[in-house]
Amino acid sequence: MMSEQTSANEDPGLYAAEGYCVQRGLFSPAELAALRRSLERMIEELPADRRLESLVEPHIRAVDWRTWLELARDERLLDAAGGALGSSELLLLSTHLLVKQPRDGLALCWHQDNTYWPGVTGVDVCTIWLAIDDSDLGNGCMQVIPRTHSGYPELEMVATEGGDLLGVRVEVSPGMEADAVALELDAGDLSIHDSFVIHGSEENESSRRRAGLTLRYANAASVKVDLDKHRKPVYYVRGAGESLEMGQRDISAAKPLPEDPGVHRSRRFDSL
Ligand SMILES: O=C(O)CCC(=O)C(=O)O
Repeated sequence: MMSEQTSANEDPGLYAAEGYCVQRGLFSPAELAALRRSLERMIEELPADRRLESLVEPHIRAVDWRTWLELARDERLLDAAGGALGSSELLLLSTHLLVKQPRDGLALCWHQDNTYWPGVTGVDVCTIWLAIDDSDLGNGCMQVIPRTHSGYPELEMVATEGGDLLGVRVEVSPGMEADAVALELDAGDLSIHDSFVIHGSEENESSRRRAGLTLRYANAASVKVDLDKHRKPVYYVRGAGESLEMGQRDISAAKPLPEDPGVHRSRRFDSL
């Protein structure tokens, strides 16, 4: 994976054309410290040899799932996702803490996200990647190949040589790879990317941890989710309810969070 060091797009108005956008300085050091404490408590509970790149659905599975669910409906994140999708109604589909430990974090080969969500139909889905730690080329930050979402191509996946997180990748020509942009973020910055844009990241060869939280949001008006196939709660996080569907959990407009976190609470990270 290579990256010409073109600076990353920070203009939300170019999100649709470029397929991604960076926003800086949204969360304060105190907020980040609280998130890191929650993450570190999670890690302490896990077996020492458990890999940390797949801490999936902390808003459902973490002991303090409320922290992560509240974060997922933070107005700053909803503004970023709603702006990118051009949507006043948003669904939260999933979250994932992706922690690359120093000198150990795995690479994620070039991929598109849309192929990873059974039961989700529609193209208006984006991912917010919130930097919990500083993230740069040295510790394996995310890289995107701009504009590769154009026309929503569903690219074929092939097996990798192994040693990476996903085990599959899409074919990328040297010309495409030369266009890659590194999304170097300070803790508290975020990037947003389209569900079809090609992206990935290298191993963490540095002595610094690289933790990020992904949050997948969909336009509730145009994306349909089959709950049986999705197999976890879908949260309606913003809107006046026009597109709210049966079975979705409405936590928009500061409504109380549910008493229980959802079907997977009993399956803690260590069982995955
Ligand atoms: O965290 C990374 O390195 C990659 C994340 C990713 O692939 C995603 O958010 O879809």
